[in-house]
Amino acid sequence: MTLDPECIFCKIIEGQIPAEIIYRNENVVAFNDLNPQAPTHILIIPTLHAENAAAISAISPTIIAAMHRAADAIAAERGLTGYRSVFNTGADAGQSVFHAHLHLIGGRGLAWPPG
Ligand code: DGP
Repeated sequence: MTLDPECIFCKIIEGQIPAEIIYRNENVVAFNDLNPQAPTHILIIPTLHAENAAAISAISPTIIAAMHRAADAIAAERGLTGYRSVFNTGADAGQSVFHAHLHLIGGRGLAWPPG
């Protein structure tokens, strides 16, 4: 499946619902998280619909790599000296939107382990 008409992130890709787009290319779209947990909290999503990172990895390792490259480029552009990249996979891990997305989180000190 390319895009899912019921998926909110697919609607952001299509411009059907608004988002603060930071970056886009043929493989990824990056936009500010609606509920930021840090000064920088950006979601980087593939431009095709897959429910989680494992699924997108199976479809296209190229796209997973593109997501990480976009995260690193955005972090560098913002001068972040460190950042966290997170994929929540499954409801038990806190995934609430079932379109793969990488959380790019930074701009403050980040504790470990996460909650
Ligand atoms: P997760 O819990 O890992 O599935 O993260 C989903 C994130 O998506 C959560 O941090 C809030 C964000 N989010 C949900 N709906 C929207 C939306 O419509 N617009 C934006 N910009 N972010 C959203």
